[in-house]
Amino acid sequence: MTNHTACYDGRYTPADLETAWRTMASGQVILVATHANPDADAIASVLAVRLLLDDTRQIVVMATGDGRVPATVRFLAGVDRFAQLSELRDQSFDRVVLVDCADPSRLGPLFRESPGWFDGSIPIVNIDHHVTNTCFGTVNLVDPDAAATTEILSELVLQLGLPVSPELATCLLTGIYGDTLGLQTSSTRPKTMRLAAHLLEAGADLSAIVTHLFRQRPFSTVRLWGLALARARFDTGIVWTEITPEMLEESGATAAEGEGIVNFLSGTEGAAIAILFYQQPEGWRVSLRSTSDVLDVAEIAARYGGGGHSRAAGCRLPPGEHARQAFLEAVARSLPEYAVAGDP
Ligand SMILES: [Mn+2]
Repeated sequence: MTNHTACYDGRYTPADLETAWRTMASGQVILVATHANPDADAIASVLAVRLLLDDTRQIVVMATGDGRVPATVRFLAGVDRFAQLSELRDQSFDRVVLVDCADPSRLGPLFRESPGWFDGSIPIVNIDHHVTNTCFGTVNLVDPDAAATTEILSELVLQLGLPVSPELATCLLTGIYGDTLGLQTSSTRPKTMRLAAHLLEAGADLSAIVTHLFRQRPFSTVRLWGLALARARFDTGIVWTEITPEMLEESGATAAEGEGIVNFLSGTEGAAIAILFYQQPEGWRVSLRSTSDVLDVAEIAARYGGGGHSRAAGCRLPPGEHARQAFLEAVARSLPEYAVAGDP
């Protein structure tokens, strides 16, 4: 059922906000889930939906596609209530809400174990801002111009006049801060800042968000970054490095702790594209960043079965040095005209 046709014209109307909310609120047993390898926006979106629904009247089950919850968002209230994948197996639901998830296959293990929850036989509310979203939902709140999925949720909450507790405001602002790196990315628009201002007024805990997302990190992260940055290479507009199992072992870090490295690399003067290769038994997981609107890395990732946003995307490659070299050469071929423009 998952086709890979993106729905670029899927921008929603005020009536869609109503329909989405009614669909969620009328469920009795609701699965709220997000993609595998979740980021702050993904987790915060799930938590925000749970806070919006009335758990005195509804059963709301929260899940990530691979059962993981990153350490950076453990400060959010309710984060310990995410289900383990093993707990989900025998459940049944009458509503599914997928957030920050371009298509159900992005759920990874959860999708493979329970494809029947995502085939349309249960009403699905699809809330997302990925340009590659396939509009797989019964109701689709998809806006590729939104800086974060919680930006869309913030709009839903404010447009429909739903109450915003400080707890909810903190979740919503966490997603916006996570995906915009603290209102710094080019995806940050005036509307993003207006919504963020509303959330601050509603009591969002900005200092907790900044501390946990950007300032504080375990020492294992510092060591991993040192190892990965020591191996950085830069040639013809492409800056890249890798995270290997040996580096994880030496630093004591998890792969998720390397997540920010590719953003850091993308600040290299003269770089058109930054790439981080995670070496895994099944192959390379590749994280891509473009440094300009001229170069669309979602398009490159899509050629390898991946997806994402024009400035930040990801895909997978088969194992081995040959596959990686072929990928680097293909990337180099897609940016000759850019590489000139990108020279400092
Ligand atoms: Mn997001």
